[in-house]
Amino acid sequence: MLTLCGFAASNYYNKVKLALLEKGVPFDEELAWVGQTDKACSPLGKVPYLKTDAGSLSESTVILEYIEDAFPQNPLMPKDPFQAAKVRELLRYIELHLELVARNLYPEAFFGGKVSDSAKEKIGQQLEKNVAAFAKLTKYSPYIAGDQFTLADCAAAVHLPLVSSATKIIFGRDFLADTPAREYLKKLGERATVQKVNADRKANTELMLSRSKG
Ligand SMILES: N[C@@H](CCC(=O)N[C@@H](CS)C(=O)NCC(=O)O)C(=O)O
Repeated sequence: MLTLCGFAASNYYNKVKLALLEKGVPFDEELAWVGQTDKACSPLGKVPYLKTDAGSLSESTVILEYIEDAFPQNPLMPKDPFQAAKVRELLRYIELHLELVARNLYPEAFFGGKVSDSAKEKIGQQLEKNVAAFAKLTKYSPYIAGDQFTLADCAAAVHLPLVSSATKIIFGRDFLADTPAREYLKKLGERATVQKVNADRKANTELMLSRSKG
C-alpha cells in the first residue's frame, strides 16, 4: 500500500495526488506539515514523500516516475520514447523554469511577507523569458503535451494557477494571460480527479491558515 505524506495545500503534494487518482492506484494520505515531516523519508524536510512497501521516496517528480513505472494501469506517459522525453521536457520547464522562479514571489503574494523591489524586477524578467520559452513547447491539443493526459498535465494543473495568481498579485498582470493556459485549466477543472484535489486543497488551506492564526 502507498501512503502519500504531506499536506493538501502544497502544489507538489497535489501533483502526485492527481497522478495517483488519475491512475486509479489506491493510496492513503498522512498529514505532515512542514516541520513535522519524517526526515528519514524526506531528508530535506520537504513534502511530499511517499511510503511504499519497498521503502520511502522524496522529490515529487521522482515519485511520479516511480508510480508510473510501478503501476502500468491508465498510463500517464506516451509509449514512444521521444514523446515520453517531450513530456519530461515540459515537466522540467513547468517545475524548474516556471514554478521555482515564481515561488520567490509567494512570500509576498500569499503569506503576508515582503519581496524587495530589486528581487521582484529580477524575478519578473526571468519569468517573462521563461514563459515565452515554455509557450513554444506547449500543445494544448487538448492536453499540454498533445492528445494524451500525461504527468505534465499533473504538474500544469497544480503549478500554472499559482504562476498566474502570483504574477497578477505582484505585477498586476497574469504572465500566462497571452497563452491558452486559462482555457486549458478550466477544461482540466472538469475532471473529477482535479475537482477532488482542489476541494481537498481548499479545506487544507483553511486549516493551515487557522493554525498559523491560532
Ligand atoms: N523539489 C521538491 C519541492 C517540494 C517543496 O518545495 N515542497 C514545499 C511545500 S509546497 C516544502 O516542503 N517546503 C518546505 C521546505 O522547503 O523546507 C519536490 O518536487 O518534491
